[in-house]
Parts: sequence; C-alpha cells; structure tokens
Amino acid sequence: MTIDILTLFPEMFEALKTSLLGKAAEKDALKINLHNIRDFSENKHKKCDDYPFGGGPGMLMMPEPIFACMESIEGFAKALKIYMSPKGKTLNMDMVQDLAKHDHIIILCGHYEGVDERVIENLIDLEISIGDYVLTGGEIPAMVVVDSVARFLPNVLHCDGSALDESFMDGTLEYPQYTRPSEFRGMKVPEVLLSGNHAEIAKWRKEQSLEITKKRRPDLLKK
Ligand code: 4F9
Repeated sequence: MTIDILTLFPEMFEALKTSLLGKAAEKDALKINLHNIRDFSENKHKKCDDYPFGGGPGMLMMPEPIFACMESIEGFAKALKIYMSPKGKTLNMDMVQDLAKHDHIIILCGHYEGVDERVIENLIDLEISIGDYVLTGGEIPAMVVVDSVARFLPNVLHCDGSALDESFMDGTLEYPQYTRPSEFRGMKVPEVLLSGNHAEIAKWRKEQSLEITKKRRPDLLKK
C-alpha cells in the first residue's frame, strides 16, 4: 500500500518511523510519501493561508498550493483522497478495514481554521474524523489513520491473529490478559488461565469480554 500525506508540517510524521510503521516499511508492506504543501506555493513568501471571505476568526489554507501538491502525485486521480476533519465520518474498525483494502490513499492534513471549501468539493472523496474534538491540525488524526490501517496490512503484525482477537474485532472489548509471574505482590493470575484447558480458557475470555463490554460500552452490544 502507498500512502501520500499532504501537510504543512511533514516533520511531525517522523514519529511514524518507529515501531510498527518502521516494520511495515521494512517489509515493503507500506510506503509513506510526505509532501510539503508549502513547496507548491507560487507566492514569493511561500504563503499558503489567507483570511476567510466574509470575515471571521483565523486563516484558511488557500486552494492553489493544495491543488498543485495533489496534482504532483502520480496516480492521484485513482487514489482514495481523504481529508481529516471534525466534520467527517468518525473512524471505526470497519472503516479501518475498508481503507486497508486500497492500494493508494492520499491524506490531506488541514491547519489553521481549515481549507477552502473548493478543495473538499473537488479533490476529496472522504472526510474522516477521529472523534468529537478539535485539534490544531489534521496531522495527528492522519497518523491515527495510518497506524490503524497499517496493522491490517499483510506482514505487519508478527503473530497472525493478534489483530483479530483484540477489542472491537468481534464487536466486543478485549478480555483481560496476564503474563509471568503468575503471582506478583500477592496478586494472582486467574486460575483458569494456568489450567491448560483451552476450552475453559476460551469460555472464560468470552464471558469476560461480554461482561466488560456490557459495563463500559453497552452501545457496542446493541449493534
Ligand atoms: C480532524 C479533529 C479529525 C478530529 C483537524 C483540527 C480533526 C482536526 N478528527 N482538528 N483539524
């Protein structure tokens, strides 16, 4: 999969080069290309923002550099073009899995008060929110999308099944987990997990999942 990211702050994405994403890139499962929108400003001061027509607070990102940046990406016409926005559809596991099926995704990160609406109307296929709050820009939300999608690419997670067993994959939250030692400061691991009885363990985990989901996220069970 190829993900192109359009941003005024490409340095923020250095954070992606560690851990999981580093691994994905190493294994050629994922190629991330960063594009600095400022490089596409025709303005002599490399200006990319301006005041909103009609007045109001803050600045908006101008359309020209964003269009030029987008059009510089090979295959942009066929790619899925996403804009990170609090007005978008809230990201969930179904969307993550759908996104992971694409060969080429382009993510536009806005800054300031957002982008000129003509960008969204003409260049964008899908607006995605990561939750009901406003951030200083779309960069962190874009990283959330990249990280969550990368985990579903073949060869990214080392143990098969580790993406399938966890929270949300079957519509419930994950059961509690324990590792060695079996007793730590007087706190014991539930006996059933040490029993070696796989059927009993599976049953216990299922019960625990349902219980915690009922308690914390009953909305998930209704779906
Ligand atoms: C984008 C917030 C997606 C939540 C973009 C300011 C944003 C956001 N989800 N906030 N720019």
